[in-house]
Amino acid sequence: MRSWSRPAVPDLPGTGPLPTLFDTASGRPRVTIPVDGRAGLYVCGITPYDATHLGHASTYLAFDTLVRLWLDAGLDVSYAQNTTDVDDPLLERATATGVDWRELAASQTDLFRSDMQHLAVIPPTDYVAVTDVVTDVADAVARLVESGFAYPVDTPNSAAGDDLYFDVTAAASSTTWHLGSTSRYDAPTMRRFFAERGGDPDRPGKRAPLDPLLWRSARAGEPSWPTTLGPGRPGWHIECTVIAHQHLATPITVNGGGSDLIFPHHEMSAGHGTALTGQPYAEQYAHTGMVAYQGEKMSKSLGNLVKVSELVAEGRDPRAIRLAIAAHHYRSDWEWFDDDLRGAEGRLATWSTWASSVSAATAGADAGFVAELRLALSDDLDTPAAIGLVDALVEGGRPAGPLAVDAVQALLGIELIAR
Ligand code: 5CA
Ligand code: ZN
Repeated sequence: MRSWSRPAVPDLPGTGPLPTLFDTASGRPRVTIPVDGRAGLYVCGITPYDATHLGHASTYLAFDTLVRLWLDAGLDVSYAQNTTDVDDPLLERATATGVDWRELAASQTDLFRSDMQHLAVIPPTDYVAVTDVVTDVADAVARLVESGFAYPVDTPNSAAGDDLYFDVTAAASSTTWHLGSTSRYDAPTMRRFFAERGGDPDRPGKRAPLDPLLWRSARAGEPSWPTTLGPGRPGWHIECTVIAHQHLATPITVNGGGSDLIFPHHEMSAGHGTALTGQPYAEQYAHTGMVAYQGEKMSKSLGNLVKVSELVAEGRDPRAIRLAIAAHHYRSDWEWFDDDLRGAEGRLATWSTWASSVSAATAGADAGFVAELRLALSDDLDTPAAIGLVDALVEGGRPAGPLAVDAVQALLGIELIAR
């Protein structure tokens, strides 16, 4: 599927250090050294039933910083992202608003592309719609059935056969994966999140309450596709596993998303992946904190959204939006206040005035500044520290040249001088 245009990323002299990144599965920061200089990133994409809000933006900006650091470290980066363009919440919203679900998904995916472009996010190398891989998902589920990792659950309200579920107990007894290997959550926490985040612990006929859905057989009035399993559509976790396997080497270097995806989504995607390949799913799991607004997690289902597209339509500078988000560490949960943008606009104006006054003639301390910026960001993507370094350079009257301006653009994604 089409993604969006790549922003200009200036080449900096030399290479930066490989970043450390906090790994959810081991509970500590780690440097992953990719084999042969190739890094593979999978980040869960949007469910396109409403526009990109600042929570989404914050998550994709965090992984954009990782991509920028990997590129600066000289790695060959492959980046895959999905869009969940068929799923229960999308279908429910389409029905509630009287819009065709395909149109809703297409229009909101378009808006997402333009938001990402405004924010200067480097596009994924492969941007994949779930509706384009349904037969591949069905084939993967068929393999899981054959190898004893999937089983049918009686589905009387479908004329198209039974739904299929993943057997977490079978996977845990014959692979390296087990419940908790990604999330490290205890049993009550898993149970709670499973029920809150799309799972169905009480469905009769399942072998274990936390077995997740792999395949939903066709229901009257719901979209379905003809496949080897009969007509139906994918469960949620397997879609990401299949797309990641299609576009990235196994194990993926980093599997990422917001912290609301740790369980069950990433735990189960990893379980499916390990059951399919016999190998660990990812080297490392990275999760971003949740952005709140008006005291609660910003979420499409609650409706407490600040949308990137609306801010841009009001004439706010997308670079200031990026800077306002980058002032928070990606792993912390934080709340957006409307004043945040005014503060970031002030900072952007100061930085821009400085950048336009910087000339080759005053170049001097650039190399040291670039090294400091690289070092700050390579410490678990510490964008607040990096912003502090730019502030100090701008305010300190230290000699600086075009290289410092390039470094801000290459590593922080903020273009200070129009080229
Ligand atoms: N399509 C699935 C993933 S396969 C999905 O979770 N879509 S989403 O539209 O709900 O979220 C897209 C991404 O934004 C996910 O990585 C999610 O973790 C992240 N996200 C959602 N809400 C917030 C928030 N308030 N703060 C930070 N990140 C968020
Ligand atoms: Zn996903």
